[in-house]
Amino acid sequence: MIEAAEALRVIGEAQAELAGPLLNPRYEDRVIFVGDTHGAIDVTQTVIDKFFDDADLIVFLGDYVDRGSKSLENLGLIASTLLEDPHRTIMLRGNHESPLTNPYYGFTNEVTEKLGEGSYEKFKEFFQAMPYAVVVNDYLCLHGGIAKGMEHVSEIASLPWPDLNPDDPTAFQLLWNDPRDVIDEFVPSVRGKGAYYYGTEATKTFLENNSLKGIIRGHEVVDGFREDMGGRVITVFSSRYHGGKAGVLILDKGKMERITV
Ligand SMILES: [Mn+2]
Repeated sequence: MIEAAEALRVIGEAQAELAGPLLNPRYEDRVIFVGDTHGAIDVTQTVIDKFFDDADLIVFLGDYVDRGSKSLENLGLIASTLLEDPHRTIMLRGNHESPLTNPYYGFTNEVTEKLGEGSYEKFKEFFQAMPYAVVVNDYLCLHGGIAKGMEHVSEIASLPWPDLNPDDPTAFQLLWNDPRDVIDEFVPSVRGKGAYYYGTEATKTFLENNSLKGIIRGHEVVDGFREDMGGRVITVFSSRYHGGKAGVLILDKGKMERITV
């Protein structure tokens, strides 16, 4: 486990490992995907203890903070993994790594209580520099999903960065959008202005144009996993605040294992 002050130090140092809005594509034998943890440090610790040693890569899909009382330590634990083993660790940004949510869902208060007034500023610096996406074994990995008007993955590389909220409409959608089988293209989402549902046709076209197998993402509360669009979009959720199970997806030489912890 990690203490609050240690978490702050680690986050400061790990910032140097955040390389831009889009990370270089990766091809690895055994990859672990972790969805929203939202302060579930017990889940994060279990995943690292049980699965990280024999993995080639671990991908955290965002939303580390803003629930419960251990968000800071959870964020620090993931950042310390990134710091210790940057080649084997990917830490993507979620919509909760942002001042758009932190004052309302608990993280700003938690940081102020544990580290003092003004310390939240350090976290803004870290969040705005986090990457949005990476392609791993021909799967697009990001927190929310594809964005309306975006045709190629490479467009993510030229998004404004750092971008605090983010304000860029495409970057915002990468973090906030959700897949829905029953629609074809893009429909405004109940999550609010600027967020969309992406449908079956939009997803199919995007995957074909980019020679991708699918999308691996988090962002929605599901009991471990959910598949949409015939398995083209896989949602992983790795917290337990909803009372369900925490899912961990493992991709091993093309074979998918769904584990709950
Ligand atoms: Mn989310």
